[in-house]
Amino acid sequence: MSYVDEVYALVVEKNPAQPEFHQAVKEVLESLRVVIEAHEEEYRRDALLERLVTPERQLLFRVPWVDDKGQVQVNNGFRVQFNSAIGPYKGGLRLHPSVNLGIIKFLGFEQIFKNSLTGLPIGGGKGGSDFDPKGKSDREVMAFCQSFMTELCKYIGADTDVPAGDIGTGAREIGYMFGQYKRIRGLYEGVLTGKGLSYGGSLARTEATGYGLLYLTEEMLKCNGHDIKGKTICVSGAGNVAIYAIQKAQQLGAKVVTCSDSTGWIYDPEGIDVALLKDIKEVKRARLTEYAATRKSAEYHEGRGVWSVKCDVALPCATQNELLIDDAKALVANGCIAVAEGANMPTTLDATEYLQKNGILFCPGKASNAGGVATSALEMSQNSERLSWTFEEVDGKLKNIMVNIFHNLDSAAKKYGMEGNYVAGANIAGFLKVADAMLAQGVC
Ligand code: NDP
Ligand code: 2IT
Repeated sequence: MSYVDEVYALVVEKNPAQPEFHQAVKEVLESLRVVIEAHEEEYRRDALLERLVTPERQLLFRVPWVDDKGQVQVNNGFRVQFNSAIGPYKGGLRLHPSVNLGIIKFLGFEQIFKNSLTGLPIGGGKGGSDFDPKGKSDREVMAFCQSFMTELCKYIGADTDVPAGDIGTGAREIGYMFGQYKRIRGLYEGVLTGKGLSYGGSLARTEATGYGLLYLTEEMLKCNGHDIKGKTICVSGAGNVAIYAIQKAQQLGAKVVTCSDSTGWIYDPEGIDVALLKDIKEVKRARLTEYAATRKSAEYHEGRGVWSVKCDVALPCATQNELLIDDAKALVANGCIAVAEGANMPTTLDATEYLQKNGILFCPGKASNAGGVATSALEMSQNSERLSWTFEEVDGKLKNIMVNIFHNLDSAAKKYGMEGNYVAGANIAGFLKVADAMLAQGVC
């Protein structure tokens, strides 16, 4: 058996019932096959792949908190510190009832390569809890966040591990966690990113993942002879990534006709009204039914269905495994030319393969959504120098980073004989830097 197949079999055996983690590892190892085979003896001796797929540290902890009725609730807390070869662990905290160790491990594993692709000195980590912020009062969210940080604060720090937002974790949650960290550790430091602007946050971090997704998509289209201007785009999700992806797409002259949440989706042929969407999702924390109730041009549909709408470009920005094989077939049949992932691993492996085989430009999330974590690293730099940069400065750096990422993965794919395969390009380019650092640092 080849080294790659052996290590994949080992991952499945040693990490039972973690299908998302298996999926993420499979995609990466498959793309690395040519690189690994060229260095098989050295990598085997150093157990490089076994080390790469094994987290350096996994923290699992109890999170007790009191709800508004005086009842004690208990959630599971997670932080997986996956790989620190190129910098302190960096990655978000997901708060969603579906969170389990396998999901956090898949996200942490993806983060290693994503963070490497940014070109900035950040290692890979991820955390979160099965706590559901939906329907909770601000006081309940604060009680949860304080309890979560009471335990987590023992293991993180500005030069050790720097968490941030992800699904269910936005500015409100980061604020409560930052306050608790400062209170217990007595340190005012950049231990979290995505902070509010009044206490060390960076301008453009809120917008960064969605804006970055569009900067990369624009470059990918341009390098393949297309102009984003005038394109029809379908977006899924209606959270942080989706909202700012829609906003930037519109600024670049495209028309976005869909968005979705976990209960249904909107088709708005006149183009999504971002101000209305922001008010519903960021201020009122309400459902998309409110969007259709307010806007005459919009249709609301229950369930899923965004990918059945005819578009030139598809941007999945909700969650993992939300673009399935039948969706890929519908996109191809409708003449879609490009898919770029805003979410982490939103496209299943068979759907990805189908899109690529049918000539669709496909950019994986670890490259196309890297603008969020890249801007988090810029927030860390600003915190270290105790200065804040202007919106234009941060946004300009973000755009450069995204354009560079696209060219790096494009070149890596060409160099290894897989021109146009941006999945392989991203995995190879991300891996090479981490592998080099791991080998240089000896057995650790
Ligand atoms: P938010 O919590 O702001 O929004 C998530 C959106 O996706 C909501 O519209 C939510 O609907 C929907 N959603 C979440 N889970 C499900 C589900 N199981 N089924 C259907 N819809 C779902 O999160 P973000 O926008 O921050 O994150 C979206 C994706 O982008 C995630 O994959 C995340 O890991 C990734 N990402 C985020 C970055 C960031 O900086 N925030 C950076 C890079 C990647 P509802 O409100 O109904 O739950
Ligand atoms: O998936 C991701 O890259 C994020 N949720 C952002 C991580 C970060 O540290 O900003």
